[in-house]
Amino acid sequence: MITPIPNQERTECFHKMLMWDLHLLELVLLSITLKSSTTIQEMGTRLSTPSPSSPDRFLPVPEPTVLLEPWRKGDCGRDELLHEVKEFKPSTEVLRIVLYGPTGAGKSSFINSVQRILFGRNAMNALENSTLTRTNVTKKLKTHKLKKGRGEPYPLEIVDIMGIESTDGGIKHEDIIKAFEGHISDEYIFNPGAAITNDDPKYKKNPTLRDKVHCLVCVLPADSVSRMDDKVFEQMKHVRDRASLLGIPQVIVMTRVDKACEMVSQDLKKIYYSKKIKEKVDVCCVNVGIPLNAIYPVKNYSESITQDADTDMLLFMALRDILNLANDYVEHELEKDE
Ligand SMILES: Nc1nc2c(ncn2[C@@H]2O[C@H](COP(=O)(O)OP(=O)(O)O)[C@@H](O)[C@H]2O)c(=O)[nH]1
Ligand SMILES: [Mg+2]
Repeated sequence: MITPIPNQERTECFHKMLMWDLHLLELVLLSITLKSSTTIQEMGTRLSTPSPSSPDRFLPVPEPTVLLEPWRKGDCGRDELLHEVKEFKPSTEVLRIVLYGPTGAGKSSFINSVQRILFGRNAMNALENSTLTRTNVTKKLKTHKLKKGRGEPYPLEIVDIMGIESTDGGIKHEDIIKAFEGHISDEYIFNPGAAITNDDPKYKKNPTLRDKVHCLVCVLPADSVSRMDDKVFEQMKHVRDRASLLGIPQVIVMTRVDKACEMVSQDLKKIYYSKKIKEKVDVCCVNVGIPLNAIYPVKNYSESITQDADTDMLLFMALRDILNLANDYVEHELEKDE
C-alpha cells in the first residue's frame, strides 16, 4: 500500500526542485551571455553587472580591464602636433623646466625621448640609469639644452636633478625648491646629507627670470606609483606647496605605462581605454594633488631604437602643454615687471 506524502513534505520537496531548476537556468543563461559576447570589453561589462539572483555565486566575476569610453580624447593629429611643437616660439629667449621625482622614475629617459621626437631620430642626451646595476644615477644638477636639428637650438632647457628616495640617500626637498627658484648653478653635486647653503660657490644669490624654472614636471613611474613610500609623496608635497605659492605651473609626466598594463604594452593606442592606466593616473592625482588634466601618461624611448608614431603622440602632447604652461608663466612674470 502506498502511504500518501504529507502536504508539508510535498511542498518542501517541490520548493527544492524549483530552486535547482532556477540554478540550472542561471547557469544556462550565463553560458549564453558569455558565448554571445563578441569582445573582451562586452564580456567584462556583462560579467561585472550582477543579476538580481547573482550568478557570481557560481563564477568569480573578473573586473573589466577595458573602459567603454576613453578617459581622455586626443585633440589633434601627429603632424599638427609636430608642427606646433617644432615651430614653438616662446615669449622669452628660452623656456626652462625641471624634472623631479623618485630615482628610476624615467626623468633622464624623458629628456632623451623629448630630444628624440624633436630630432626625429635616436639621440643621446641624459644618461639613463640601469635598473639592474643602478649605475648612472643622476647626482648633480644638469641643464640639457635641446636641439631641433643638427646645430639648430630649440628654445627649451630641461633641468635634470637627483632623484627623491624614501631613505636619506636622495635629494632634499629644500634643494629641489632652490633649484626651481634658480639658485643652483649647473654641475652642482647634491649632498643627500645637507641642502645647499647661501655661501656655496654654486649658489646664485639673485637669480633672474632666465635662471628660474618656468614649469615643474613631476615624473612618476606608472608601474610602481601605487607602492611608493609616503615619505616620497611628503617631499613632493613640500615642493608643490612652494611652487603653488610662487604660481609656477605644475604637471605630472607618468612614465613606464608599458610596464603597468599588458594591453598598453601590446598596443599603445589603447592607453585611454585602459582601466589600469586610469587607476594609476588617479593615484598620481590624489597623492601629489595635481589635477587629472595636468597628468600625461607617456612611454619613453628607452628600449626601442625605432621611431614609433604612438609613442611620439603621447610625448608630443605632454611637451606641447608643458611649453604652453611654461610660456604662460613667463608672460605673467614679464607683465609684472612692466
Ligand atoms: N619600459 C620602460 N622603461 C622605461 C621607461 N622610462 C624609463 N625606463 C627605464 O627605467 C629606468 C630608469 O630610467 P631613468 O630615466 O634613468 O630614471 P631617473 O632615475 O628618473 O632618471 C631605465 O632603465 C630606463 O630605461 C618607459 O617609459 N618604459
Ligand atoms: Mg636620471
